Parts: sequence; structure tokens; C-alpha cells
Amino acid sequence: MPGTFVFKSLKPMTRRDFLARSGAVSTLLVTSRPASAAAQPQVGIPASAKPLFVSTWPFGRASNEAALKVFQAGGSLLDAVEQGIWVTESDAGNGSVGLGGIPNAAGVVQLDACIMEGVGHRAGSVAALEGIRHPISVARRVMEKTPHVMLVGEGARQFALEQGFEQGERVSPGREKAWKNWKAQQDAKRASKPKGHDTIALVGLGPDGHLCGGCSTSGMGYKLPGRVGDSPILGSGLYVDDEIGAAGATGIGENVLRYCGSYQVVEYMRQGLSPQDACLETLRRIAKKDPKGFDLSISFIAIDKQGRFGAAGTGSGFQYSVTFPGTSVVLQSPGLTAKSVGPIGGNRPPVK
Ligand code: SD4
Repeated sequence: MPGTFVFKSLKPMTRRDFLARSGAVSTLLVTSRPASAAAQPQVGIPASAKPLFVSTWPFGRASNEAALKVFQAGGSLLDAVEQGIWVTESDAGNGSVGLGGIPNAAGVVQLDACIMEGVGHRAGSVAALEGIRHPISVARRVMEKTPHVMLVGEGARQFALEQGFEQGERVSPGREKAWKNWKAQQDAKRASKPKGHDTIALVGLGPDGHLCGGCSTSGMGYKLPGRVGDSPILGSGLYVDDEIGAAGATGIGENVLRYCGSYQVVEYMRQGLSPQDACLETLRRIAKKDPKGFDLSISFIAIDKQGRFGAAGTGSGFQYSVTFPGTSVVLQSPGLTAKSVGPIGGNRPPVK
């Protein structure tokens, strides 16, 4: 429901309720944009409240909170993002991040992850990585210890093993059982389409104004072996520009990959849009071009250098997590459908 915030219990409440009931919300700044722009509230935090962590989905809140702890204990922003993402990667109950994820069509979990640091515009990435517990850390190691940006498949696994990363089962027993059922149905030609897709994308802004981000997923459940989604692809699943802001994506990767979605969100912020409007405008732009229109199942989160944040998704939107000292909340993003915007791209002036 656009404009509705959800606080901790995930019980929906109006923004007014949220502002009134959260003790920490005095630190949230909600400002209006000129009437000619989209009617979304622009939300941000004061400079004194940093660091700020924003991530996809309600499960991102535990990752944000871990990131904040790491930072407050003296870790760098990059440490905070990486170790925050560990929390979601370690959650065996999470079907779409880490080795607890739904396997591919061959019954093996293949993990994708990337990390990006604003300072130096550095990045590292891994794709189709099997049997390694923390792909986000392997991505960081690729960034820090190799002359490369991305390693895939067996090469990525060999690198992770050489670097001493912790191994895990290539598929958890519970997921293997479900996969066997799926496979049996497939053999009988009754299989459902690939399913289950959530990703953690987590972006952070430090008190010094620098930005970092990370993204980790097991991708779409029952995907073809070797399939790589948007999450490990810089500019698609994640993008960080230290001059402007950072953005991350979740949803059907194929619908983000073809449009360099996170790069586009950051570029709209560069043109002056708030994080929220940049997410909305990116969705409009993609939907305008794509034969599927708004039927894309994709969402974005974004933060800018000023500490403003926002998110938006197709359909009814999605929930995302926002954490800074004294506050940790799950919010409902606005959603976009053909009906809610009228003619695609038609309810706001095009961005110049
Ligand atoms: C992918 N984008 O592999 C990921 C999955 C995801 O919400 O984010 N789902 O396509």
C-alpha cells in the first residue's frame, strides 16, 4: 500500500501513526517535493544519525542491525556491509540467500554475490558458486586480492577454497527433498516454473559520507544450471557511486539485467531525483520499454549521499528495512501497476 509504513511488528500503520509511535522517529526527516514532482514523501536522516543501512525485504533488518553493530564496534563500512549480509546468508530457513536456498534444476545451490565500495570505485563479484557458505566474502576477496572483478563457477569455487573459505553442503537435506518432488513432477511434465526469488541487497552510508553495498542470493529456485541473475552483475543488482548514492535490486533478475537497473537508479539520483523517485522512475522507464509492462516482479532500494532513502517495486511494492542508530524499521515501498500510473510513463514529466 503506497505511503504506508510498517514498524517492527510488520503491522501496517499509516505514516502518521508511524511518526507518532516511534520514539526514534524524531530523527526521520520527511519532506515534500514540489507539487510538480511525484507525490512521494522524501525520507531521510540527519547527518548526525549516520551510519545508515538500507536493505531489501523484512529479513534485511537483522542484517542491517548486525551491520550497525559491526560499524559501532569499530569495523569499516565495508566490514559492516559484508558481515551484515552474513546474517542472511547464514539463515538456513531463508530459501533464497545462502546455502539454505532453493537449488537449481540439477539439485545444487548456486550462489551469486557482489560487493562494491564507493572509495576507489572498487568491486568484486562471484557467480554460480557452489558449496561455500559466504559468497559475499568471496566477492570481497576477489576485489581485494585479485586483479579481477568477477569469478564464476568452478573457478570461483577453487579460489574460495584456496583462500580458506568455509564450505557447506551443496544443498540442504530439506531443500533436496523438495527438489526431488519438483524433479519428479518435471519428469511427468507437471513441474511448476522456477520459483522463489528474494535477494539481500544492502547499501550503507557512513558518517564520513562514503558509501558501500553488497548483494547476495541463491537466485531463482530450480533455475537452469549456470544461470546467473542480476545480483552479481555490477550496475544491475547493485551499484555504488561515491559521488551520488547507491542502489540495489531484488526480483526476477532477467528483468533487471536487461536494463542495468541499479545503475539507472543512481543515474536518476545524479540528475536530481530523490532515491524514492529514482526507484519509481527506473521502474517506469523499464515498464515503458518492456513487453511485460509493469508485470515484471522487480524492486529497488536506494540511498543518496545526503542520507535520504527510498524504494519502489512493481505490483503492490515490497517491504524493505532501514536501520540507523536508535531506529530499525521495516517499511512498505510504493508499488507501480499500469493502473496506478495510468499510461506508462504518463503521470510525471520525463526526466531531462
Ligand atoms: C535473481 N534477483 O537471481 C535475483 C533473485 C531475487 O528477489 O532477487 N529475487 O534473479
